[in-house]
Amino acid sequence: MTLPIHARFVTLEGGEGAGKSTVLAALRAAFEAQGIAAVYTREPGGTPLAEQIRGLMLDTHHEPATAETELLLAFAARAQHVRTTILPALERGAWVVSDRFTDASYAYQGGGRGLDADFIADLERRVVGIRPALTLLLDVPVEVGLQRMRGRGAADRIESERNDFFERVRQGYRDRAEAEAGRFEVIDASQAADAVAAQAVARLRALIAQAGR
Ligand code: Z5A
Repeated sequence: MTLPIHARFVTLEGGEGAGKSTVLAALRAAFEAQGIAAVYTREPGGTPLAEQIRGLMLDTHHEPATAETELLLAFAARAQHVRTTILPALERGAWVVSDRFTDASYAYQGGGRGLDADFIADLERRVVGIRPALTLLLDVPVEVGLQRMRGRGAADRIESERNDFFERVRQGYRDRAEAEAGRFEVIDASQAADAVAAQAVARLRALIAQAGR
């Protein structure tokens, strides 16, 4: 499926404890060092309504969402996020960096929960309609990522899943990266944090050089 690619749209993906927050800070510093305006956002979330939907998705206190509900909540949040945050920013010439985007639905609800990838692709086409120019995938063995997350406080509903769920999520991401090798930069996130960040920033700089500031 070919969807329009936005040259200034970058996404960050990875499993539990991959180190997205750390890399995000390095990307922000790289943009700021070049004086480039960028919007930093996240999924699920990125708008007040989408943040409320995030709360529903990750809530551990009420009735658990079914896989289909989880998927549709992710896309409901994304529909709002794309139209009210991402597209307006891109249209005014800003760069956009999103901590997770549609690939997360393929990995978590497709790979992890076993939902049909064609169904997800249909939602992507109808509800989202855009893809990033660059997706940085922080790939880390499940056990290493989970070890990093231990001791970080109460787990949300998805964080409370079992290891085999996270193995399927990881594989889901790797399959996406293999199928769209031109868009993905897969980074070995078991390296030291500064090495991971340096690789991410180098790839971002190459994209900036290609897309123009
Ligand atoms: N979700 C979904 O199911 N479907 C969808 O469509 C979407 C999302 C969009 C929330 O995402 C949940 O939503 C997520 C997927 C689901 N499920 N879960 N679980 P999130 O991105 O907000 O939550 P998260 O995945 O739990 O991200 P996080 O907590 O922000 O983790 P992180 O950013 O990857 O990790 P970090 O905070 O940067 O690092 C974790 C720790 O590791 C921290 O102590 C660091 O200091 C340490 N760290 C980081 N890098 C390193 C290295 N390289 N070495 C050693 N230690 C490190």
